[in-house]
Amino acid sequence: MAGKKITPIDKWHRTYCPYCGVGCGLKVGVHAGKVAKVMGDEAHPSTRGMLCKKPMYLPEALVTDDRLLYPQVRPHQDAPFQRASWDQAIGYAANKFTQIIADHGPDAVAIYGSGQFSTEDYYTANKLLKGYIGTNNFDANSRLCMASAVVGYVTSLGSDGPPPGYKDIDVADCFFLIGTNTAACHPVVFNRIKKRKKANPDAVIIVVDPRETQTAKLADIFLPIRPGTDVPLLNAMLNVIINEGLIDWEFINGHTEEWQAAVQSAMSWMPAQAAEVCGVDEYKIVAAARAFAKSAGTLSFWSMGVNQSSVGVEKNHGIINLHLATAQISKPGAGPFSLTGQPNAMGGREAGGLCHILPGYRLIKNVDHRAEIAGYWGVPLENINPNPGAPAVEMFEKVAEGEIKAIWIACTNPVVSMPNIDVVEAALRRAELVIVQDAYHPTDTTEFAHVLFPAAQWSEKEGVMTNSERRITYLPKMVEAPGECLPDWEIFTRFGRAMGFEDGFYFENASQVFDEFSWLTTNRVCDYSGVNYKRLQMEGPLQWPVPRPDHPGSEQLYANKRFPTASGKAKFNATPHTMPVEATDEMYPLVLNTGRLADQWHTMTRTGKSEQLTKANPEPFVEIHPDDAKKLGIRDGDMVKVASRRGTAMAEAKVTPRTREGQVFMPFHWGRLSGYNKAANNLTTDAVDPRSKEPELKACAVSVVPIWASDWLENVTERLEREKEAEPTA
Ligand SMILES: Nc1nc2c(c(=O)[nH]1)N[C@H]1C(S)=C(S)[C@@H](COP(=O)(O)OP(=O)(O)OC[C@H]3O[C@@H](n4cnc5c(=O)[nH]c(N)nc54)[C@H](O)[C@@H]3O)O[C@H]1N2
Ligand SMILES: Nc1nc2c(c(=O)[nH]1)N[C@H]1C(S)=C(S)[C@@H](COP(=O)(O)OP(=O)(O)OC[C@H]3O[C@@H](n4cnc5c(=O)[nH]c(N)nc54)[C@H](O)[C@@H]3O)O[C@H]1N2
Ligand code: SF4
Ligand SMILES: [Mo]
Repeated sequence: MAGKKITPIDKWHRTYCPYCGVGCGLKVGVHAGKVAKVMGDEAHPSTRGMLCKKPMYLPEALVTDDRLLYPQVRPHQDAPFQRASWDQAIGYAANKFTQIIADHGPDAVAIYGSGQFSTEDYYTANKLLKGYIGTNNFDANSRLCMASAVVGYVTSLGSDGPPPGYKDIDVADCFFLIGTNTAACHPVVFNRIKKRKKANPDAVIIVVDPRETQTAKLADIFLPIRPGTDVPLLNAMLNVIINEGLIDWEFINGHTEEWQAAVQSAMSWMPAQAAEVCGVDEYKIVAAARAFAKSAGTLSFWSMGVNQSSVGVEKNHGIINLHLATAQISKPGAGPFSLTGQPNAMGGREAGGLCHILPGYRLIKNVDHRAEIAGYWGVPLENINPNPGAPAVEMFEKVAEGEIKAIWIACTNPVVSMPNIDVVEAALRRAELVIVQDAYHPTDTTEFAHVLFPAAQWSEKEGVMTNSERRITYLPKMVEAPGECLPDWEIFTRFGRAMGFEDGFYFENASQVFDEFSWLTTNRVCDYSGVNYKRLQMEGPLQWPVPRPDHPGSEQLYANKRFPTASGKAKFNATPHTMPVEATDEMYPLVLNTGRLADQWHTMTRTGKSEQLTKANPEPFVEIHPDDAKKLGIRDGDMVKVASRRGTAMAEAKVTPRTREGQVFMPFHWGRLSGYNKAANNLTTDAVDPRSKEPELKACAVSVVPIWASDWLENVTERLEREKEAEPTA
């Protein structure tokens, strides 16, 4: 028999996947001090042994030649890095921070963090900035991801936090998947939906996505709407539901308020009119509305096609309005379930990891909340700035304008992932101090650092993360970190001490950080107070709220139909429609949609190292509809130049009807380091939703030209210019 190599394993550990927000439980085998094998963990209550491909290739991504192993410092961005000790590097950076704060005030410094932080990493970074330094300039890449859902939940249900859990999938009869390519991005949730459909073939699956994705293939009703037209669609669905008497009066009267706001928005969108604007069949809108309202349990799932929009909050409101109007909430198999992107985007929200919030879903703007946190932390109330800090896009703009002078980037790679990369690069060039804390070097972002802090990553540090269904999992340290890498929370802690805040940064281990955090969630919606490391290690993962040490955790939020608003009732919101998409014109006639590939994770610092994961799509591509391709003289496989009002990119054309006429699609995984023109975010707009400040990464106006034609056009333009210059002036 052809011998398949069997990896010897010294020890197995139970842990959690460091990739998407499904949050699968993993079993990890360690051999000779290295992670050798990754499997699904049948004992994990969220996923029972299921997993997808990506984490299986973690072993080869963890031990590489480009691991950042030691702290390094350089005086300016063109100088070579010098290796430094931790004390030297932290001392240098903390002195700079202190100096900048003395000269320009605390708002001149900022931290940009990540949904891939552990809860302890998030908590310490927030405490440092918001409690001790006195600025709320802590924001995270979750701003590019979950911010619109956070606002949507708070303004309709009274608090952040998805009410349902995965168990609801097994009893739901209608799935409303809007703006989510679940098959590629949350594959284990998708498989569970597929299983439910198999068990109950009458279950209706509705998919709303301008692109015919892998997810759309499972749909009974597929609504390939024009980009950005979700709000008319959602309003028209409510219109049908009202006109056909499918609303639930008892629920509306007993448990909600401001119904008229939703009615007004819905009544201005007849299905025929929405069909016209969305570019889909009217009968399908009607069918979707009926299925949504009539099923015994409807679960909505959504992600970036909804959130990453300049009307992202309206879209969230539109979805939640439908649930409230039909009482598809507060019962098994029903509810509005926003899928979190990153493994701990949930925990980050609970730890206060955005510039307008504090731990335990508290708000910066609420003086009682500030006072509670200041009290817990033992700092004067005045320490906590009453104004929210700068959200991601604004943060980099402020750095570019010189208002923020020091920026510390940890566990995220913004020079690839932020919209309109030019602004980010200009910002980092202008900053007096750029600290980058990553597991790898070089990355697109470490290229701009003055100070490099080497981070221990998944498997090399312990901590806690919370998945999309509010389930809290303990991640053990399984192997020693290479070189001098430290856990992120420990770097923030040491930095706090170096700035003179020894009292607040007494932490000797991650467990102490977690205990401090969980204590101050007492009596909050996201109550973790019955959880500690020991309990998670003994009993396994738990779903918050867990208000007591003997509390078993909670499958559904608001099961008693009481919502955490002043009146105890959920709120309808008006959903006026404005066309979000940057206007197309003769120069830029197509709409660019960006997103993900099933086998790659974001900026590819880990998945990009695996041959297995990279072989399907080794290079970036642009999907374009056959009719558009024909008009533009583009054949399948041609190299094309994509240009927007901000920049250009180049990629291979994939001619396919999966992307509709008038639109093109590009994955955003590649950065300039892998080739200047490979970056989709050379093109994207930094327009944001006015309430959530989440950027519109899903739509901007572009042109697409074959490279031969673009060269030819440039040559012609150049020749005409030369001829003009040569013309004798009168
Ligand atoms: N394989 C893989 N999985 C991942 C990740 C990864 O990098 N790779 N990242 C994780 C993270 S952080 C996140 S946030 C999630 C993201 O998960 P998803 O949101 O599922 O992924 P995206 O590809 O960004 O976009 C989802 C869909 O939105 C559609 N869309 C675009 N514009 C519109 C619109 O106007 N309306 C509607 N209704 N839909 C629209 C796109 O066509 C796309 O199919 O994935 C997580 N999982
Ligand atoms: N055009 C376009 N752009 C997008 C999106 C889109 O759909 N379209 N989606 C947006 C969304 S939703 C997201 S979430 C972002 C994601 O974008 P990023 O957060 O920039 O992407 P990652 O590659 O996940 O970056 C994580 C970084 O942290 C490092 N790292 C890994 N583990 C650790 C650790 O334990 N500690 C530290 N300190 N570092 C570590 C990795 O090496 C990597 O450099 O992209 C956004 N950008
Ligand atoms: S579905 Fe998400 S959490 Fe589960 S194994 Fe795949 S990437 Fe990891
Ligand atoms: Mo995300």
